[in-house]
Amino acid sequence: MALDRSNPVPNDLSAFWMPFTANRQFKQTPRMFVGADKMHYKTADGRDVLDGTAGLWCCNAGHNQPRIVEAIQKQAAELDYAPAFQMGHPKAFELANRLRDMAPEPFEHVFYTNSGSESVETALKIAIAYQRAIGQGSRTRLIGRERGYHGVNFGGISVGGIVNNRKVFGSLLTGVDHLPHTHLPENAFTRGQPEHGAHLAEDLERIVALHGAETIAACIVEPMAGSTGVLMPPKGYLERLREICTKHGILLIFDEVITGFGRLGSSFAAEHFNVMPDLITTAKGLTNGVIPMGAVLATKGIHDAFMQGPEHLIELFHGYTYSGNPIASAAGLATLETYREDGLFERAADLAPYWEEGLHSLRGLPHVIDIRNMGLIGAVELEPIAGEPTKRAFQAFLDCYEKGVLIRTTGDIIAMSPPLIISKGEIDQLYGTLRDVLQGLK
Ligand code: PXG
Repeated sequence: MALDRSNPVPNDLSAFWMPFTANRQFKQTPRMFVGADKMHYKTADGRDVLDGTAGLWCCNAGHNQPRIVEAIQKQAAELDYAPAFQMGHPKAFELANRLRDMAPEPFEHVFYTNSGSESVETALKIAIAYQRAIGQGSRTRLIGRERGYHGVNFGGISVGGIVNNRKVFGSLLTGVDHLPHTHLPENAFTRGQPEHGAHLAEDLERIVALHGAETIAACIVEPMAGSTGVLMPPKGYLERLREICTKHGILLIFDEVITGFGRLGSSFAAEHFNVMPDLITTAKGLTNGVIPMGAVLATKGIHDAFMQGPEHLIELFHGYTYSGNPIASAAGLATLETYREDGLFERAADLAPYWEEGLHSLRGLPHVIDIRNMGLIGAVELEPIAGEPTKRAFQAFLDCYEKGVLIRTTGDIIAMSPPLIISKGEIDQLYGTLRDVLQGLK
């Protein structure tokens, strides 16, 4: 049968089992993007939709950036794939150097992955293997946090704390414990970092006393928790976590899959909060979301601990077929160049006060029980419909989409994280639409 090119939407949607999607509902009323440019998506029915979420927190430089498009096209025609093990190609090394240059000082080495989930698994494995390499082989426990999101692989969901992502998947990793989350009602409607909650880091001392420091390899947290509904670190919290980890020889891992690459107006949250972890996980904004790629940044101390023994032997038995893939590396280089040349991190920092002001003007609208923001991230938490959690926020998502604006929801929390190229006019449009939608929401 000849394909109908006039209609870009396939008429059979059944084969694709969609991720994190209500498949049956979606396939009855599909929402399809068929194009994108800068701040907008184009829908299959020809409408422009303002991207209030940078795709899924990843297209920080906006869509179809000419530098990135060109770099990918050129690389595909020049060197499409090169083996990742025992062979190299120039761009993977170049990109690692650029990442080292933009990362805070202690981070001198880069291990490539293909996603945030893989970056998390990689960091957890490096942490445990590092402890062993320095003669601390009894340190195998991993500490995460309630409501944490660290991707969807087994390590990540074990240290993660989002119940729906864990509960049907069996016994997970052993030897994992969790800190309490930092979402306190007394911090409602805080702008930026909340006042209350630094004491919650002290729970790590309880966990150390319970298990013994000599059994704990690492503690992983999102410096700003995104997926769970945008939870800011209370003032002093990350500093205290760092102190306790250092005191007990526990590695601190920042999962910066969302906060990396300008989201808070700086290269990384570690820089933004001036708290240095031992490992940083990244993905998403590394390639502007265009080609899958992630990276773990490691300090010199961690890397060098592995560089022992005979030189002809592999130091770390870990890696992926696509680690440092040439096209992903080319996309990464062009993305970092775009961030730098266009000053996008500074732009995000400059826009943040305007973003904050507009967001908090939604206070007082029906059902709004909290508003939180930092950098170019904003969250509006709604009172759930009794007995039907998530329904109210999802309705807001559908209504915004109908009115030409893309937002994200998790539970009854609306999250917004636009490309860093957003203009003030587009911020007004985003909040104006959300205001209308919230006013009409049942
Ligand atoms: N760590 C963190 C902190 C993340 O936010 C991952 C790991 C996993 O990345 P991958 O590339 O494996 O998906 C993430 C991903 C949302 C949303 O709407 C957030 C993510 C992914 C999809 C949707 O909040 N974060």
